[in-house]
Amino acid sequence: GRELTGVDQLTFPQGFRWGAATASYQIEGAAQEDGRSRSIWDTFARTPGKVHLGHTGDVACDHYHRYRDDVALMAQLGLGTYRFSIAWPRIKPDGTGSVNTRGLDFYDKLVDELLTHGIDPMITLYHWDLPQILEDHGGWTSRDTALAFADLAQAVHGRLGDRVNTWTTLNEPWCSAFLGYASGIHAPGREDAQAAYLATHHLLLAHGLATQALRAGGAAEVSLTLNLTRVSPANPADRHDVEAATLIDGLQNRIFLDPVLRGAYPADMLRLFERFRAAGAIRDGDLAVISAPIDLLGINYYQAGLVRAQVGSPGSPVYPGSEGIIDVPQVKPVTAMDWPIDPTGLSDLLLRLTADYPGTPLMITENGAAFIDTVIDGRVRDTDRISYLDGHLRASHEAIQQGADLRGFLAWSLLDNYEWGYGYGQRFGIIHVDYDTQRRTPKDSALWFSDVISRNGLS
Ligand code: GBH
Repeated sequence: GRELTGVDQLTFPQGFRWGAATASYQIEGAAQEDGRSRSIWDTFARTPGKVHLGHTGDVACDHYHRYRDDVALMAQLGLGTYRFSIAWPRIKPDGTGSVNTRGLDFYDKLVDELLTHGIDPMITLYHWDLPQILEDHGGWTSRDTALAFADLAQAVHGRLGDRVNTWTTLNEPWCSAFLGYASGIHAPGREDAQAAYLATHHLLLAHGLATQALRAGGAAEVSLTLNLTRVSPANPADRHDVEAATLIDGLQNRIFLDPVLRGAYPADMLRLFERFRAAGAIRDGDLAVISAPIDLLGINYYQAGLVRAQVGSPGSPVYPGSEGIIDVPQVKPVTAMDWPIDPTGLSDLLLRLTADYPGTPLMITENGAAFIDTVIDGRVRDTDRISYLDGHLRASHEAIQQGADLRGFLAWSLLDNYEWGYGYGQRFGIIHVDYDTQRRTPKDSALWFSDVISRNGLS
C-alpha cells in the first residue's frame, strides 16, 4: 500500500531539481531548415561505415516541429527542469560572425513554452554539433574555435539570458576530444593523439572563455558537464594495476576536473601533453581563465571502469598514452549497450568529488540506460530501466547522506533519440518514439519517474 512511514521513504533534500535531458542533434531533425548549416555530425553520419545503418539526424524526433507537444508531455510528467542543447550551426551558420536570427527564434519559442508550463530551462551551449566549416579550419585542434565559442555563448545568452538562469558551457568534452579526435568513433572521426590533446586544452579554454562571456552578461548560474566515473584496479593489491587505474582516472576525470577546479593540469597528464606534442597549446594565463569559479558541476554517469596492467598491451585508442593497460570485463548485468550496471560507481564518484574537489555543488545531468523496448497495447513495460534508475537514485541518496552536495538528477533521456554511432538502434528514452509515425508513448519508467518527482523521493 501507499501508507508508508517516513522510515520507508528515501526523501531528497528540499528544492532538489528533477528533470530530463536531450541534445540538439539527437532530437531536433529539421537539419536543413531556417538557415542551419552542416555540423560535423551531418558529415560523419554520411561517411560510410561510421554510423549504424548510415542513420543521420536529418529527422530524428522531429522535435523542431513538435516541441510544443514534447513540452506538454514534460509538464504532464511533472518535470521541473529540462536540459537541452543549442545547435551552433543554427545560431552561426558560418561558425563565427553574424547571427542567424531564425535559429535563435526556435530556442526563444522553446524557452517560452517551457516557462509557460513552469519548467526551468537549462541550456547546454555545446553538445557535439560543431559547424563543419569550423572543423574545416581545424575544429577543436585550433585555438580559434575556443574564441568562436565564447562569441556563440554571448550571442545565445544575449537573446535568452533574461529568461534562462542555468547555463552549461560544454557537454562531456572528453567525448569531443578523445572519441572525436583520438579513437575516431565520434565526429569528426579523426585518429590522431596529438589532435586529441590539443582539443582537450582548447575545449577547456572554450569553457573558460564562455564562462567569462556568460558572467559578463549576468548569467545567474554557470556550469560544465563532464562524463565522470570511478576507475578501479582489477587487483587493488597489485601496484601495477593501481598505477594503471590512476592513469585512466587521469585521462577520464582529472584531466578536466583539475584545471577547472584546481587551476592546474595534473603532472601525469602534463607529461602526456608533452609526449604528444600538445603542451605548446597551453599558454600563460589560460589556466586562470579555465579555473574561473563555476556554480555547478554536471555529472553524466552510466558505468564504472575496471582496468589491469598487462605488459605488451597496445592500450586503448580512446586513451592515447595507455599502453600496457587493458579494460577488464566485469561480471555484472548489462544494458543493451553492454554497459555493466553499477550504481556503487556513482555513489563512490560523488563522494570522491566531495572529498577531492570540495565546495562545488553537484548535479547529475545524465543518468539512464538503453534497453530493448517494445510497445504492447500502448504500453512499454520497461522494468529494467526503472530498476536502473531506482538503483542510481538510491546511490545518489546514499551519497547525499554521506555529505555530497547533490542538487538534482536529470534522466537521460526524455525521448528515444539518435544515439550517435548507434543511430536509432539504441533507445535511452523514458518516452518511446515510433520513428515511422513520430508517435510518443511514455514508458512505464516515465510514469514511475513522475511519481518519484511528485513525492521528491523513492518509496
Ligand atoms: C552521453 O555520453 C551523451 O552525453 C549523450 O549524448 C548520449 O546519448 C548518452 O551518453 C548515452 O550514450 O567510448 O569506448 O570509451 C556518454 C558517453 C559512452 C562515454 C561510453 C564512455 C565508454 C565506452 N560515454 N563510453 S568508450
